[in-house]
Amino acid sequence: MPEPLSRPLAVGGGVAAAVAGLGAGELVAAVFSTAASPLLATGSLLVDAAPPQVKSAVIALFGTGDKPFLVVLLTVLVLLLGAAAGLLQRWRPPLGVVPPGLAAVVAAIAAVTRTDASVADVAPSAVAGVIGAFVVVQLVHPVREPSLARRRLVSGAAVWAGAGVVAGSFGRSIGSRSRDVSATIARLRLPPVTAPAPPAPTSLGVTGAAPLVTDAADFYRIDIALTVPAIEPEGWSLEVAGEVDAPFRIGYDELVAMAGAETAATLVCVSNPVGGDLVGTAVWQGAPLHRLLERARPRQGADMVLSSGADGFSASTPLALLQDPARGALLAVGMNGRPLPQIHGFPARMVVPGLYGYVSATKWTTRLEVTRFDEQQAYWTPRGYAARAPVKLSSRIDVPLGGVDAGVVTVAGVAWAQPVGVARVQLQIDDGPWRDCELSAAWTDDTWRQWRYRWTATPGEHRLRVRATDRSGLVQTAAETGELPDGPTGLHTVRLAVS
Ligand SMILES: Nc1nc2c(c(=O)[nH]1)N[C@H]1C(S)=C(S)[C@@H](COP(=O)(O)O)O[C@H]1N2
Ligand SMILES: [Mo]
Repeated sequence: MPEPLSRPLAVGGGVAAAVAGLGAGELVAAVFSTAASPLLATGSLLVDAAPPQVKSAVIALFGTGDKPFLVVLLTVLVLLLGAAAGLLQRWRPPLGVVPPGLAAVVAAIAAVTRTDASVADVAPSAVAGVIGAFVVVQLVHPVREPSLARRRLVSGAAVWAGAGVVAGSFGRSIGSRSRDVSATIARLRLPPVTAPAPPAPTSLGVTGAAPLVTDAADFYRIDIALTVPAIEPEGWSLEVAGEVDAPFRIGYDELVAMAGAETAATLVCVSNPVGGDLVGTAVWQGAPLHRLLERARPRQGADMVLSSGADGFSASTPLALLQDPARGALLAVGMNGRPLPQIHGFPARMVVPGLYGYVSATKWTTRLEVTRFDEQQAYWTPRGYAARAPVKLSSRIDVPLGGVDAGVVTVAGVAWAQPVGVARVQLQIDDGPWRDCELSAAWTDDTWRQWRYRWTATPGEHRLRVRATDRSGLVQTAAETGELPDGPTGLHTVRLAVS
């Protein structure tokens, strides 16, 4: 009489089947279409479906490493499904095919509902599901000779799992090479700037405090793209359309020929908590957006531009603001004198001083649609964020953050109030008066200013708070609000032990 396989062996067989299926799926995706990878497509679906609170919590926990975290989480989930498949198959064959089948259907739906997906994008998920189901049926079945069966299953599982790991890693490595356009970026040259930004002023130069210009390598990264779009300039174009009299398409070379303008601006994420580091300043080079819009000739009644990125993101930006030459909004192709890095939006991204990134700073831009706020919504709007979101006046303490010795201590940081400009920064120690800080010379009203205060620290516990005042006289509020719906408020507060 054949008897059922032991439970641990069934679990082992199921997990091996999951690894084999996953690996096969990644390999097929690498050959055909990397965004159709069952893992990445499902991950993107989760990112799109996640409530904003979850998204912020994950960003807060893992910073910009939130993407690897998601991939690891999904992999673990697939292995658990494999274990379940093994047990189901042991209990009532062929029920073990159900978990791989269901997972494949979910992944296939995720893959074909991506932007720019084709029907062929179901292939990687289908292959993954078929292999997973096949292997679980192969490995998990009743046995006559338990000890022999055990050896057979262990070696069978090892072969399938090994093949899965090899296929998956190979797939991932060719996939990541095809997703990398850094060689192209390294070859490109930007045109000379015809309307330069004013030169940066002298930095206060406090060690540990943010520099006036953030290196591209240190610049924060936030986006919904699980796979960074890899766009070769020859294949790229931007469509300007919607409620316009003269819709047009522009290619990379033509855009670069218009990219003589520079805007020095501080970019902030709406998810940046008070005191957080999802903020940076760069000198952006690009084509003035008012020029591009002029050419399209927007119609009466339009009040919004919906910009879309190749990752499925979109942003709603007030049209009037983009048409105002004084605002300095750009379709940028350069960052700090170099072509845009891939993760910051190569080949072209929007930069609009004074607005949070999610309503203005579309990376990998493919389309500008002139429309109306009462007709269209951007990516984050139905997810709980405001359709319009000017940056809130804020300031941050960069140093010191840990304990210090008594004596003269330099307290320093940055403050921003784009597009109005920072007029004043004050520091409060414990419950003392607000004291004026020294500021770096004003650069542009769209860039942060460094501040510095020499504090004679006395031993004990102290509380430091910073606040900024903008050029209109607005004082940064102490009232604390969360990031939803349009950005947090409050004062950055640091507690210090002085010895
Ligand atoms: N295509 C695309 N553009 C995007 C996003 C995105 O998810 N996809 N996120 C926006 C958000 S929320 C912010 S804060 C900025 C961040 O730009 P950075 O990653 O270059 O710092 O990009 C914006 N542009
Ligand atoms: Mo953001």
